[in-house]
Formats: sequence, structure tokens, C-alpha cells
Amino acid sequence: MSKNFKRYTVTSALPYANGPLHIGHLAGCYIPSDIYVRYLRSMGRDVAYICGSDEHGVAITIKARKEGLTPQEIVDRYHEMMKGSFKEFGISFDHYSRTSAPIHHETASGLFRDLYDKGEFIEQVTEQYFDEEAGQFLADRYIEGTCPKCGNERAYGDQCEKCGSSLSPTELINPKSKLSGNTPVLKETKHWFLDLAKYGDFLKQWILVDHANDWKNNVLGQCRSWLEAGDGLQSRSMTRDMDWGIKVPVEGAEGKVLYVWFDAPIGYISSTKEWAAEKGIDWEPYWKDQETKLVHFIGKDNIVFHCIIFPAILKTHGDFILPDNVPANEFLNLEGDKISTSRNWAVWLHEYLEEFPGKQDVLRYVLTANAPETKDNDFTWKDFQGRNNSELVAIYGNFVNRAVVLTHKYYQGVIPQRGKLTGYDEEVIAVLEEFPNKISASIERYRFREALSFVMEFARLGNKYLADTEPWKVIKTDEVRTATILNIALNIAANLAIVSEPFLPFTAAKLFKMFGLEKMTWNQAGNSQLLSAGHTLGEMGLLFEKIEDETVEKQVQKLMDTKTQNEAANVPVTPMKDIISYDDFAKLDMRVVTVLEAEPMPKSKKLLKLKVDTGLGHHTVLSGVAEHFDPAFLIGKQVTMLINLAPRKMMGIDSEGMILMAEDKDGKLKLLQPHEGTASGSTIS
Ligand code: B3M
Ligand code: ZN
Repeated sequence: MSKNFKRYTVTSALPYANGPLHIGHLAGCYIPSDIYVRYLRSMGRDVAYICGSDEHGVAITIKARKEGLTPQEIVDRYHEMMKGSFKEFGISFDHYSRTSAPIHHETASGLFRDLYDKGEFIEQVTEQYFDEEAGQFLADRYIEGTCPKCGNERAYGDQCEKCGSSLSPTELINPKSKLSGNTPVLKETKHWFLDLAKYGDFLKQWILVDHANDWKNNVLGQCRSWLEAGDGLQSRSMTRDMDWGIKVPVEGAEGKVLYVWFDAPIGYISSTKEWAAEKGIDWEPYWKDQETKLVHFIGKDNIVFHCIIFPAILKTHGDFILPDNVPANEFLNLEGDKISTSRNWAVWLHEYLEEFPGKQDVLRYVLTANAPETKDNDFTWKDFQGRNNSELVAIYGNFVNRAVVLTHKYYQGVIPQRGKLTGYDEEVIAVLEEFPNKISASIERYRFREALSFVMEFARLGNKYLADTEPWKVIKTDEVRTATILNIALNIAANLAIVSEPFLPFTAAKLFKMFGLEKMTWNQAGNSQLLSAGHTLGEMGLLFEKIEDETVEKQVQKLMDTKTQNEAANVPVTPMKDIISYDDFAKLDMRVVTVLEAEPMPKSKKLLKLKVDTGLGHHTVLSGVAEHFDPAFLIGKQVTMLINLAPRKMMGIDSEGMILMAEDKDGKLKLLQPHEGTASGSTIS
């Protein structure tokens, strides 16, 4: 199939250190890359699995502003948190670095300087939006305005999330600075552009021809639309006017940093350097030797950077290899809705770990079985429960459990000798011998869903074998036959452990322990005598357990609550009335009053008749609060009243003033009360 490489450099996108990780991250590129790498290691290959936190760019500075913290405080917090979540889910990076590391600053800055010295950048003065109040140029996401394509009023300077168009800030209609809310002005500034058009022909050949058959269709499709766009590839600025990031290492670039998408992919190289230094080996072959296979796992929104811009940079530099593949996934939705950090529409990994302790493999399983490999997909709690109960518990767990329990019961945990094989045994063994290759072939083509479905098919085969041969009945009449059945069943289970390991590493570890074995590798799989007779099994353990309706209902409820909260937050606040003078305000005589009596008004649903002590005497007020308060509740309460409102006759009674209330977004009324008892008649001003 594919060429045999000497070593592998596998990367997964560096997540922005601006928030916790959720299931969309795992499904997008971390689980697929981890499966691939675990498989390669099991095959005995030399692999560097590289990642780290992306700590630059406006994603970080915007979050810092929102939280009132410094960018450094933000990245310190989330770097640790993300690193911890990856570890808990068994994402087995060889190295997890961060782009604030000195070695990264050095590497990215060095690479920029190198291209600069070769004259690869076009220096260009352009007009960019500037916020005069904040005294700052506004990078992409600091500008919001109306999308010229779809009219969305909250489009960003670089992209409209509603219609998906990529934009430049000057295209926005009615642009506003997110820093001050003011309309920004255009001001001249110098930047360094990469002339991408120069690489157009090379990129077309390399991607659309050389990789036409091995790259995924969704990736090729996006590349084609960039490479074949009518006006060709546009040059892109590799610098920004910002103070958070890597300083531009040339003269006359004060106050400017490298564009985050220039520095972040270089983070893969710096992280590899850091890893190699710790191991005391040379990093260079992992990035420069043609016999190294470089694979970037990413989400679909990162395709242009990994397939066009970064390769153009590597190619121009000249020393580096280019990726052999960029298997990008599409997006994962949650219960039919786009995952969103700002709307809190997500399943957060740290919360999952608290609520489903020890069930990392269940999530890994569901996210792989339902991975958005070729199109966007949906995660639902119902599907999560269904796959756990009817696949992991009922098939995988049930099969392994029966084989192990029966061996303990009939043979004190010692693997029995196999006797003469039946035709059925031979058929099953033939399938067993073939399965690992079938799974390998899918993994090597980055088809992890398909690979996992084969793993499950293999477990199903074992389960069926036991159901068909019924050793628990045969034991009563034929001990030799029972021994043969269990020997074969245990060997299926041991093979299952090997091929499951990339997908379900925690489960595989438990299985190896249950078999009393060190971890076995892929090269050993496909052998029906992996476990030899006489070998003693280890201690039994529980692999999977049923997930009850109420457990998933609780999760669904949590999401519904989020939805309700979001909807409430979206109800607009009543706009401000016209400005008034102090004199207008001073005309209002507002007092704290005490309710002495309260009774319903006959024939009125809405009105209560109140007698209040205003400090100046007793007044009667009709108040439209009957649907909100019980008369008895109001008696004795201190409330706020406008006492000099012209009396009004209602239903034959003079109402001498107005009780003031707060009305919330749902139209609920709240009393306005002094926070401590106050003399009736105290003035409010
Ligand atoms: N941090 C974007 C993202 O998290 C970006 C990836 C960088 S990969 C070099 O989607
Ligand atoms: Zn739009």
C-alpha cells in the first residue's frame, strides 16, 4: 500500500489556550491522531507525536480583556488545564509544549528572519483600522460590523460566522471597534506580506495532482477552491499591529508581532526540538529527512493554513519536508446545535471526567464511532447511552466477561489445552487471522470510524462464537470440547485487546492485566495461539457498565437549562428613554412607605387596593399587582412610592400615587425595598 517510512512526525492542531477543552476538540483532531499514533507505536514504528498550546493571537487577548486578566494569566491557566485533560483522556503526546516557550520564540523569529533575508516578504504600507480612543490598530477580531454578503450585523473583521464568508475589515459595513465601541479610522501602517501567488503552480501540482488520490475529499475540495479561485492566491500579511506575540525581528517593526498563523504551525517544530533535547536526540531528521512521514491532524477551519500557507513557508525555506497528509475532520455538533464556548453549548472534558469517572473510553468510543470524518456530525446523549449499552456492554464486555469467567470457573483461571478443531473453529480462526490487516488498512487510510467498526465486528464474532458453541452447556457432557472452545474464545479476546488499544487504551490495559500479560503489540495480532495453554489469567475486572436513562436525562436537562439561560440573556433590555434634566427629576417625590392594608378590588383581576403610611398620613393607592402578590404578603412590607402623582379615579376610587416596582425580562414584578427598616416617609433621591 503506502511507502514504508523510516519515521513519523505526527502533529495535532495546537489548541488556543483561551478556554477548557470540549468534545468537539477531541473528535476533531486529538482522538484521530492518538489512534493513528498508538497504532504506529504498536507496529514498532519510530514516532514523534507533537502538540502544544497556541498562546498568541487575538483569541487570547480578547479572552483576557473579557476576564480582566493579562494574556499571560489566561494562557498559564488554560495551558495547564488543557494539558491535564489530554492526559486524562489518554491522548498520548510525546511532547506537549506551548508557543510562549523561549525555544519557540527563537525558532519562529529565526524562520521569519531567514525568509526576510532571502527577500521573500513584500513590505507594504496599507491602511488599517485604528481605534483613536484606545490608541491601537485593530486586528481582525477587534472589529465588528455588518457583513456585506448576508447582512449579519455582528460579522468579524476576518470572517462572518453566519454565512461563512472570509472578509477583510475594510469590507465591513458600519465597522465598530470592540475596544471602545467607536467607529475606527483608517491609518497607514507597514506590514510584511507573503506573496502566495508565487507558490500557486507548485501548490496545485503538489496537492491537486500528486495527492489527488490519497488526501481526503473535504481537504482537496477546500484546497481546490483556494487554488483555483479566479483572482488566484492573494498575498497575506504575516505581521500584525499588536503587543502580545513574537516581536517582528526586523528594524522599523516596533509595536508589531508575527501573525499568529505564521508562528503557530512553527510551534510543531519548536515542540519537536524541545522533545528531542529532553531525550538527547537530534530533532532534525523528524523535519528534514525525506524518509520521515509528516502528518498534520486538524479541524476543517485550519485547512488553508496547513495545506497552503505553512507548506509555502516550509518550501520557501527549503530545508523542510512537506506533510504527506493533512487528514482534517469536519465539525461535531451537539444535540443538533453548533458547539459554542460563548453560549456554553458543549460537553466540557473536565466536567465529563467528574460526572463519568473512569469512562474515558466510552467517550473515545462514541466520538470515533460517530466521528465527523467526511461531514459534520451530531453528538447526542441518547446515542452515547445506546452505543455504551448495546455495543460496549452487550457485545464487547459480555463476550470478554463470559470467556474469562468460565475459564476461572472451570479451569481455575488456567488456559486449557485445545483439542481437535471443528470446521466452525477453523472458520473463526481464519477470520481472526485476517482481522488485524483489515483494521490496519483502514487506519493507514485515516478511516478511523471504519477501523473501529471492524474492531467491533471482531468482538461480535467472539460473542457469537460463544453463543453458538455454548460451553456452559457442553461442559456437562464434553470437557475436551469445552476446553477447545474456551481456548479459542480467550485467543479471540487477546487479539481483540491488541487491536482495541489504539481506540480504547484504558480498556486494553485492563484486558492485558486480566490475561496476566504485558502489553502485546500489533505484530503479534492475527495469531490464534497468542495465549498458550497452561498460562494463568490475572485478576478479573469490570470493563463496561450500563448507563441508566436518568444519567443521560440529567445531561440533557443540563443542556436544556443552558438553552433557557441563553434565551433569557437574549431578550433585549428595554432601551433607555430620552435624557431629562435634573429639574425634571427633582419634581418626583419618591418615598419609602409602609403597607398597612391590602385587599382585592371587587371585579378586578389586576388591581389591589392598598392603604399605606407615607409618613405624611395614610393614603389609598390602587396598584396593578394582584396577579403577582398575595394581599397578605404585602401587609407590613416597606416599598417605594411616587407620592405626588396627580390623583386618578379608578373604579370609583381615588388612587393617590403609585407604588414603584422592578419588572424583569419575563414580566415578573419585584418589590423595591430599603435594605433595612426605614421610617415611613423617608425620601428617595
Ligand atoms: N490554534 C486554531 C484552533 O484552535 C489554532 C490552531 C493552530 S495549529 C498550528 O482552531
Ligand atoms: Zn455574512
